[in-house]
Amino acid sequence: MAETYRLISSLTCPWVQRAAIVLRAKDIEFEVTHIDLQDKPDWFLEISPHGKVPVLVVDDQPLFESNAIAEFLDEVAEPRLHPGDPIKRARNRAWTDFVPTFAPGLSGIYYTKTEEAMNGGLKAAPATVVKLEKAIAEERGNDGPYFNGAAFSMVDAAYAPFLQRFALVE
Ligand SMILES: N[C@@H](CCC(=O)N[C@@H](CS)C(=O)NCC(=O)O)C(=O)O
Repeated sequence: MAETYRLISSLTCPWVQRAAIVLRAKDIEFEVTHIDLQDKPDWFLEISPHGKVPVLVVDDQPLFESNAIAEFLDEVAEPRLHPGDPIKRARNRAWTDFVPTFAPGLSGIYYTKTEEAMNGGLKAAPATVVKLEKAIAEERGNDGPYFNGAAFSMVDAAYAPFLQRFALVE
């Protein structure tokens, strides 16, 4: 197990929040370093191939891309957030793969500057949300509250930052 974890973040980034949620779910202590994405420091550009946050520096090893970071953490620290059953695990991974499609479907609602644009986003969103709702109904059956039922999972950590933004819209 590594000794230090440093999460490089911008002020509010849902992809960073995904990594932070997984770190917290595993009770791993970590520091956060905020950077200004409008003025990226040279040291950051050296460790972030796409110039994006999150980067998680594990001891002195930088990791990038929130999904790769989450998968790494799930391999090295308990409790495991992926289901033990390989079929269920593959389905869970398939639904975390859908997050980059799902996220822009919703940002048309909460990142708009006018009510008209927001209403346009609201019209487009159901097509994306309905797919996820169907998956949730199939995976968890009548149990809740999480994607797989009672156990919090990597799928929940991946979607939570995007769904949580609706609380801000309210
Ligand atoms: N696929 C990336 C997306 C990360 C991402 O888009 N981060 C944004 C902030 S929320 C970023 O760093 N943008 C800076 C840029 O594109 O220059 C991941 O999952 O980590």
